[in-house]
Amino acid sequence: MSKARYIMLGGFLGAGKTTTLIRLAEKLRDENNHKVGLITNDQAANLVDTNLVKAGNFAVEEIAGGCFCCRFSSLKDAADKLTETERPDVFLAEPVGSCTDLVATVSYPLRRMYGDSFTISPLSVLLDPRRAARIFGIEEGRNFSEKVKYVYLKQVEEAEALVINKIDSVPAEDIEKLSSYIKETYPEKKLFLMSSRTGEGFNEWADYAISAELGSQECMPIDYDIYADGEALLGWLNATLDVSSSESIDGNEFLKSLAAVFSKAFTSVEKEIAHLKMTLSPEDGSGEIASINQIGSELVPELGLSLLDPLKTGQLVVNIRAEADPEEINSILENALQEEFASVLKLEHVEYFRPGRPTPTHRYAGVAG
Ligand SMILES: Nc1nc2c(ncn2[C@@H]2O[C@H](COP(=O)(O)OP(=O)(O)O)[C@@H](O)[C@H]2O)c(=O)[nH]1
Ligand SMILES: [Mg+2]
Repeated sequence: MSKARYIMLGGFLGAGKTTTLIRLAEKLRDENNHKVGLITNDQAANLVDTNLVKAGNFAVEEIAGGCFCCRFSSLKDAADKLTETERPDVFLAEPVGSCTDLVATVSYPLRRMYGDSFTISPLSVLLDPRRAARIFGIEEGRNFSEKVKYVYLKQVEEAEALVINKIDSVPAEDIEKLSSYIKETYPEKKLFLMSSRTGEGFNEWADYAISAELGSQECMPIDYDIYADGEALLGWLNATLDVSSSESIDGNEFLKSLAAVFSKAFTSVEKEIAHLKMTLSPEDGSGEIASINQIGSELVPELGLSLLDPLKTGQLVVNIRAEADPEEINSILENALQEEFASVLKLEHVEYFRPGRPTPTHRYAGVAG
């Protein structure tokens, strides 16, 4: 039997990993007749990402309760489970957006232990151009604190390929500035420019990701104390809510107004949203879903998938990652529920926390075979 390919796509929260992997899955299925299995990952269950992948009709396994690197065996279990049902020949894995050191803790151990079953692709790391420009100091604007930036820069450092995504979303001269900076600062890395929304430049990266093989460099040095502190500065909240209204409501507008309330609340306490994402699934059995995303507190929330029909009942899933106390994030949610959406939303389940210290199951620090 030929080996399955394992492609892991890194990148900070909101860089476009899920969007890109869904586009890649579609391409592999429709153009190359591949069977694709996706693996999503988060610190808690009920992922917006999983809902999005399911909406695209792809087989998906969710690893919740810790990242790939810290729950390495669950990654293999997820791949085995997908193999039992779908027999994918390509696995697409999305790690947690605040994780780094993935080559040493995931790619190399996978190759070392399961190299007979998988061909491992090099780690590509996606960049949101606006976020990257702020982190690199090319552009002014609200930013993260130094330790969160440390995690971001480590993600960049360990990549074999850097991918500036969302080139449709900023002026061409800003992309030019950013790519010149990257070429100068990281001359040894492959650089791709693309939009996984419009498809511009996508095939160049996709061809690389599905054909290149993981290299064998010395792993980057990393200070786990700073990494742990940086990750812990990001507060996380996952919530599931019942939507119920006596009148029909426009689900798309509803998501927009809810996101606007969150955005205003974070801006007023001067806290940076890393990624706010929500899905709304009507209970009408249509299987449709609406989604909204916000990257950065000051930017405008963007509707991704949208609903054609109004709804009366449904389920709302909210995932917020922001540089703020988890309790503060929760009170922003509670205020929104009490003040503006009390008649429509009922909280079913909420979890809010800081990611714990990363303690990888395996770490191959040297040159790996
Ligand atoms: N304009 C634009 N937006 C994009 C592109 N790729 C992703 N996005 C948007 O960026 C947001 C975050 O994307 P997502 O895939 O959830 O990021 P993840 O957190 O890295 O998985 C969503 O609103 C996407 O629609 C792109 O190429 N162009
Ligand atoms: Mg995602």
